[in-house]
Order: sequence, then structure tokens, then C-alpha cells
Amino acid sequence: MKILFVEPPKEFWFVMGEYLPPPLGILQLAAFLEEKGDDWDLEVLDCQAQRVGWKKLKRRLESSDPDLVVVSALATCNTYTVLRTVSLVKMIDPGIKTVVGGQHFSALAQESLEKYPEIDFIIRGEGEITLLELAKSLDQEKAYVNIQGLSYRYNGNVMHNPPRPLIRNLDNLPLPGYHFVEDHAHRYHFRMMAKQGAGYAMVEASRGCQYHCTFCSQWSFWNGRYRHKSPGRVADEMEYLYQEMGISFLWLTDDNLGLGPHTRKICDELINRGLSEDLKWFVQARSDAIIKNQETLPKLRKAGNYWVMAGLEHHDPATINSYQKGIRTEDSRQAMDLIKDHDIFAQATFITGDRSDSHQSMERFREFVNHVDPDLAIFMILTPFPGTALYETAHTNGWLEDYNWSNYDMVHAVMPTEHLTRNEVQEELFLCYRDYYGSLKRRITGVFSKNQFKRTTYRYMAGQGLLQSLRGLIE
Ligand code: B12
Ligand code: SF4
Repeated sequence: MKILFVEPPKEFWFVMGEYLPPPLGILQLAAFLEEKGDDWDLEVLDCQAQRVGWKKLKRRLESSDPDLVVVSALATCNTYTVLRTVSLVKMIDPGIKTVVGGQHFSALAQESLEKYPEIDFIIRGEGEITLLELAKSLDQEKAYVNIQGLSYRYNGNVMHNPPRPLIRNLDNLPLPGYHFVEDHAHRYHFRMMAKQGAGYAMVEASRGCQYHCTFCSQWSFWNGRYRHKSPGRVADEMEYLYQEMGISFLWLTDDNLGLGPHTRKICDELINRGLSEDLKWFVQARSDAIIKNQETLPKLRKAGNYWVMAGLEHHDPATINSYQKGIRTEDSRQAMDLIKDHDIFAQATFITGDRSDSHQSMERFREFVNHVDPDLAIFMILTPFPGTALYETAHTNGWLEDYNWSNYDMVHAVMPTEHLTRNEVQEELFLCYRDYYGSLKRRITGVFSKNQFKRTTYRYMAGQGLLQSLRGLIE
């Protein structure tokens, strides 16, 4: 059986500059099938890295002649690129089976199978074992009824098999299949963040999160559970990427790895293996974790961590509480200062366009961000992703004015607030960037900063048309 994994052509997220990421989700799935499956012919087609546009994709699908096509989505905003890919597959040969998965399709499995006949199967939740069992069933022409986590059509009805329990020990997963994309691995890059030639790869040290923020689809996707790989295993992955693939800029995909004893052990592994001088890596952390575990910061830096990003979200404690985020706005400044004090680049993300936001509150929001003063502030618009509590509320209350999934990228406003129209929300986003990066003092400090990442980022941003792109979104 021939299984083709496709990362479709997609637009990049211009807010973080130009980048080309490896498609970790499907690399992980392909590696799992390679290790546990039968002797199947597996191929990964990364349209971005292989410079395959829509026309060429049709030819590649024809020449690949697969039996099963597995398409990667990543985020809700990529829904249509996935659908276009599976439509192409069906145009070429309706007998080829198509399977999609990830957060968006897991949350909207019923609706998606009803609406899009070009999708044969949806894998809900964790992908590895369900995909393996599906491939075996297809190969051996067996029924799917016992495959947990699978949704499909049967006799004109949409069927949802019971959910699949999570893998107990993530160390049992094979190393992600970066070898499937070895020929073009040198093309992966993140221009704003990494030096030329450093490459760009992702390492997944954990899955899920213990918190339950109302706007986040991450925790519900992983059933509110948090599992992590062992420190040795995480270091193995990082070592492999550096030694075998020559990639030295690594992005930890973890939304909430925490900075406690577990992270310190990862750092120790990297230091003891002599990797800390060569690697540069990025991680996300909560502001409360940064403050609570501040003794980790020197070790983090010593182990090659140069970049920490924290979701600080909003200036108003009531809004933070309504999101169930569990952080305190008064910690935001201290968390950023602590990171900077350890010569680590401090990035923060903020969410605009809360239902309670008005022009006045957005003024206070901008004052707050100026006070918190992260090295890099990324502003996003509150977006109800399917699978979140926020989506349920917004959908039920009729707040959503736009159901075009391409716009669910946290840059386009898809709903108004109680005081602002959708277009005014869009305008406020533009003002946030203009206000923050318009400051001459901030730009000069950035361009001449002692911190190498800050210098590179500000110099890079100076040449980008971010503000023009954002202004273009205002009607
Ligand atoms: C790295 C990353 C990025 C990178 C790019 C990565 C890439 N490959 O393109 C950058 C920084 C550029 C980025 C940008 C964006 N991202 Co992002 N990103 C991530 C992050 C941190 C890691 C993704 C990853 O590789 N995970 C590890 C892999 C192994 O897990 P996985 O992809 O979930 O795959 C597993 C399952 O989901 C499933 N599966 C997934 N796909 C499929 C497909 C099939 C067929 C099957 C069977 C199974 C399956 O099987 C896999 C193994 O079990 C995730 C959060 C996270 N921890 O996952 C957010 C995340 C995916 N991003 C998110 C968002 C919102 C975005 C942006 C819209 C903006 C933003 N605010 O960041 C843009 C969109 C860019 C675009 N157009 O694609 C959200 C998505 C929410 C949603 N429902 O849409 C997430 C979940 C973060 C969050 N906490 O909310 N992102
Ligand atoms: S926003 Fe962060 S802390 Fe909140 S549930 Fe999502 S991953 Fe966890």
C-alpha cells in the first residue's frame, strides 16, 4: 500500500516575518507508521519546501499514485487548503482514500463529513495509533467499526467511533521522521528568529496543558491531560536534529512546558552532552511559571535557550479571569524583566478584541503593553476556534460575523465586541502595532540592543511591511 502525507501549499503567517517550518505533525505520523506498520511505501510531500504549487500538486499526486492520502492542517485557518488538496485527490481518482485530522477537523468532525464528500475519514485527537489501525484496515479490507478515534460515513450516515485513549508514554513514539524530508531540510528557516544557515526544526517535548483557558483549543484537543517526554528523550531529539540534520535553531512546540524541575533536567542533559554552545532554542512559558521558577532562568540560558514567549493576553484582570487563564496582570512586567535580566529575548503575546473592549479600554491596553515592555510584542485578535468554550459561546450567541475559516488566524477580526464593530477591532489591532513599534526610542534600542536576537529581530522588522499589511485589512 502506498501512503502519501501532504503538507499543502499555504500562506505563511506574515506577523512573524517570513519562515518555512517543517510539517512536524505528519513527520511524526509517518515515522510511527514506518516503525509500527507493515511494509508500506511511505512518502511525505511538503509543498512549501518542495516548491509545489496547486498545479504541480495535481501532477505530483498523479505520479505518486497513492492508495491513501494523509493531509496536514495545523490550524483552523488552513482548512480550505486541506479541502482543496483532498478535492484534487478525488478528481484524480475517487478510489484514493483521504484522511484529515488535527484540532479543527477533530472539533468539527460531524459538520465536515456532512459538508465535504471529498473527506473519507477524520481522525479525532491523537493521530498515531488511529492512523496505523486505519491503514491496516484499508490494507486488509477490514471494517473500521473498532477503530477508536475515527469518524467516517457509512450508508449515508456520519459515524463517530468512541474516542481513543491517549498514548501513555510519549517516549515510546519514534523520533519524528525528519529523514522523510532530508533532501530539502536545509530550506527550513525562520528569518526573523534564526541566523542564516541555522535551519529551523521543531521538537515536541510534551502534549497538552493542565490549564483550561476558554479561548484555547489545545487543552481540549488533548483531553485536558498533560504528558511529557523524559528529559533524555527530549535531548535525544535535539541532538539528532543537530548532529544528523545540521539544524541548530529549535522551537519547542510545547504550549506549557513549565520551567520547573523537568525543564531543569532537560537543560542539564543539553549541558552535559555539550550541546548548549551549538544549539539555540525557543520555548513558551506562563508568566506565573517564570516568576515561580526564576532560579531556572540562568540554567535555561546556559543550556542554549535564547528566546521565551509568554501569553500575557490582556491588561484587565476581569478579562483574564473570564478566560480562566489563571495569571495575574501585575506579574506581567516582572516576568518580562526576569527574562531580559538573563539575556533571554522576551516575547509576549496579547489578545485584543475581547467582548468587553472599547476604544477607551484599548487605550489602557496599549499603555499596559508599553509598561510591560517586552522585547517583542505580538498582538492578536480574540478568535473563537472550533473546539473551544469561546467558540461555543460565540456561535450560540450569534456573535460570529464571519465563518470563513481562512480568517481564523488571529489577525482578521471575525466578531465585533460589545462596543466596537468588527472593522474597529481590526483598526485597533493596527493601532497596537503602530503604537508599540512606532516609538523611535524602542526602535533605536532594539536595533542597537546588546541581545543578539533583539538586534536581529528589530533590524529584520524594520525592513518588513507589517504595518502596511495590517492597514490593508481595515475596510
Ligand atoms: C509551531 C507552531 C506554529 C509555527 C508553524 C508550524 C507549522 N508547521 O506550520 C508558527 C509559529 C509559524 C505558527 C503559526 C500559527 N499558529 Co501555530 N502552533 C505551533 C505549535 C506550537 C506546534 C505545532 C506542532 O508541530 N505540534 C506538534 C505536532 C506533532 O502535533 P500536531 O500538529 O497537533 O499533530 C498531532 C495531532 O494533532 C494529529 N494530527 C495533526 N494533523 C493531523 C492530520 C491527520 C491527517 C491526522 C490523521 C492527524 C493529525 O496527529 C499528530 C500526532 O498526534 C502549535 C501548538 C502545539 N503545541 O501543537 C500551535 C498551534 C497549532 N498554532 C495555532 C495558531 C492559532 C497559529 C496561527 C493561526 C497564529 C498564531 N497565533 O500562532 C498561525 C497559523 C500559521 C499557518 N498559516 O499555518 C493554534 C491552532 C488553533 C486552531 N485551532 O486553529 C495552536 C494549536 C496553538 C494554540 N495553543 O492555540 N504555529
Ligand atoms: S492558553 Fe496556554 S495555558 Fe491556557 S490552556 Fe492554552 S496552552 Fe494552556
